[in-house]
Amino acid sequence: MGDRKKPGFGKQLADLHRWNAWLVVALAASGLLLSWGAARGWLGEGRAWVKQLHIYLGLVTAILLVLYAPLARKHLKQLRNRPRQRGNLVFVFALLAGWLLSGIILWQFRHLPPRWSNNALVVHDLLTWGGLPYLVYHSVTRMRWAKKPEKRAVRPDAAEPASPDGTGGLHPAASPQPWMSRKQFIQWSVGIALTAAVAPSFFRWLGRSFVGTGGPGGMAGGADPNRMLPAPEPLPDSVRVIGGGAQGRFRVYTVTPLPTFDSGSWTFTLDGLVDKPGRWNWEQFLKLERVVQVGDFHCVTGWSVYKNTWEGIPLARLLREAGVKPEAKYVKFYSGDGEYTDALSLDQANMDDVLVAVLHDGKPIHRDYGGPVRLIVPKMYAYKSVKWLERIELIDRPHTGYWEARGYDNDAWV
Ligand SMILES: Nc1nc2c(c(=O)[nH]1)N[C@H]1C(S)=C(S)[C@@H](COP(=O)(O)O)O[C@H]1N2
Ligand SMILES: [Mo]
Repeated sequence: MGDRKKPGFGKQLADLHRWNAWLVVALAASGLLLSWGAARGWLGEGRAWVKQLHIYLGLVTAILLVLYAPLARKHLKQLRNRPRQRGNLVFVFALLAGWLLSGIILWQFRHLPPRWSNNALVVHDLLTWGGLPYLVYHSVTRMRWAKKPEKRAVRPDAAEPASPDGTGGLHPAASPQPWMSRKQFIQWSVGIALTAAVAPSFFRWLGRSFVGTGGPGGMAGGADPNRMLPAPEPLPDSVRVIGGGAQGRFRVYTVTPLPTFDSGSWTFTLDGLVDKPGRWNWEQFLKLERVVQVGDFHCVTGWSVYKNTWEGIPLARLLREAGVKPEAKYVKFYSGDGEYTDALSLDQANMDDVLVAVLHDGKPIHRDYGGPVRLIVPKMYAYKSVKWLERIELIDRPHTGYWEARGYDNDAWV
């Protein structure tokens, strides 16, 4: 008797389907917003919120999957004579499970080795490239207008009343079987339109992620818009890329339009609480002695680039030569984009692998990746590695960096 309150099997499935559909829409919107480079700047603090929302919504899919699990057997049985619907079901299920698992790894990346989150991000992206267009196709081709007119709910005022045999409709009864049904036509058009819309960017992503179109070095990008002359002469170790060349790919991040620099106007400044403030033009800056080191680069959003050969000036040496005053407690870094800053404590800044980098894998750092000069802090997440570094200031109180002010953890240790 208690059974009577339970909704029927069909209703349960329909409810789950509806909830799942809305959830995926919200996840797609928030996920695309997070991965959209141009939104990094104007999203600002909102980014941390969108990320939290995306994670929570993602976890709700786990609940739906758990609720669906006991219904799955019966549902599959019901579809035993409909292989396409069965295929759809299995595909969507695998998709959700894949998104969920890779998402959990990305969410908990701090407790896992960087290789995990790196692979999880590729999986998460790949599922999105394949899954999202499929789901759009799935929903568009099943919408009401895509159904045969006679299968739509009959409305009393319909101009073209349902007429399964064609005799009651406006079309002549004798019309021959068209070479393509209405349904097929819609499916093909939607499929082709989606493929055409998605394929170009998908192949670009594929190239960057797996083929490494950027050559050794992992940095893709055409001619460098920066005009820095003369080009820095790489040291022998840099040319040999002692790590064998970078593995992985950098995602180009910026919070402003990409700036460009010219050796005619570019300067590098070290000032604040030091005995000997300094300012170098490009030619003078290139005369500073450089070292070569190999290191991994980890972004807090889950991707890494391994075995980068960086050539540059150790920050510790610059600080020593400038004579840091006893009052100085922190080192603040300014980007030439006019917006981005970050800071390290004096102890952190004096770690021997913190580098003011000028070359990557034996080549000048491309503008897109922070050239002509960027900071490299290998032991910390890359939001500390300020791109287009132009000024270093010694200060006596903490400074909250760009992303730290927008929700990133002040503790950036990898
Ligand atoms: N000026 C500036 N520096 C920056 C950023 C930025 O947006 N602007 N992004 C940071 C973050 S979060 C990362 S992961 C790396 C990305 O470096 P890339 O764009 O060379 O891949 O740069 C860091 N330094
Ligand atoms: Mo990052």
